[in-house]
Amino acid sequence: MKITHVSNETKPETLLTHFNDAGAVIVDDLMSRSAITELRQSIVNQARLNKPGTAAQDAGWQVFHGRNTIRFTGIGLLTPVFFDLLENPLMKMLADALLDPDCPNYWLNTAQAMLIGPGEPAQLLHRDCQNWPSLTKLAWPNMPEVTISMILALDDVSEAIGATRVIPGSHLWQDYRRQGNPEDTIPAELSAGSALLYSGKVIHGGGENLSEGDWRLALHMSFVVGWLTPEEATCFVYPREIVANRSDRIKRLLGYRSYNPSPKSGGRLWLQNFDEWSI
Ligand SMILES: O=C(O)CCC(=O)C(=O)O
Ligand SMILES: [Fe+2]
Repeated sequence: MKITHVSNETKPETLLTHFNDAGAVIVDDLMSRSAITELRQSIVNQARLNKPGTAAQDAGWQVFHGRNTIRFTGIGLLTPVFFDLLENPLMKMLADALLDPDCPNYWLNTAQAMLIGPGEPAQLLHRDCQNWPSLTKLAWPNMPEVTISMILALDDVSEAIGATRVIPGSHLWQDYRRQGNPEDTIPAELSAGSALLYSGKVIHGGGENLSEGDWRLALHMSFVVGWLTPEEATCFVYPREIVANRSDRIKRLLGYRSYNPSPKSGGRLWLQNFDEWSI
């Protein structure tokens, strides 16, 4: 099984069909050249101030994040292009269709630079839905899609410098404990500005960077349903002043809206003194 490429003008049905079949799809030229140049420059400038290796203290997370990989969040504090990415129509279409379509109140889960350095081994294969292990254990194999992710290439990303490895079709495996083998993976090679969009249920991991001096420059962005806790507390990263004049969608994604399950019944979440947020 392979990962299909579609253009940035693809029809929603086509995008969804490929995404559902393989658990992943590649959108060529998801971002314009000028936007990608700006994003790349802002991220590279910030990366120069960071040391490789994660800020996480835990040894397991240090391995998972990579000892020669630079990761950081707060991309919207570096460039406004980040807010355009939040509004990307294809990612919106997928998220609206898959993340609780009856009431698409989803959050930004995390958005982070993922710069894989030379010599970094392949990341442990995993499913992003394992961020919520209790739910995965309870609900697999009939688990709804709770998170979807994007890896956006800031430069051309080849297999040799650590393209994300994916096992297409693994989102449909009967047993979530089956983790797959590196030999079953294929690399999602991307040209600058193109993006891999993938299911929270599909097995994947950052690839090994076999080069001697080239960095794999990419940005990860993921969304999660509004009734789960996101990976990053984004409303503390993006203060009120930065969010106040943005669209309703951006306010919601960044945690400045409450979760309202209507038209289903049930309680509202993330309230302020029993009422929904409004800024
Ligand atoms: O860096 C990559 O290509 C993927 C990273 C990833 O899947 C993760 O950290 O969850
Ligand atoms: Fe992942």
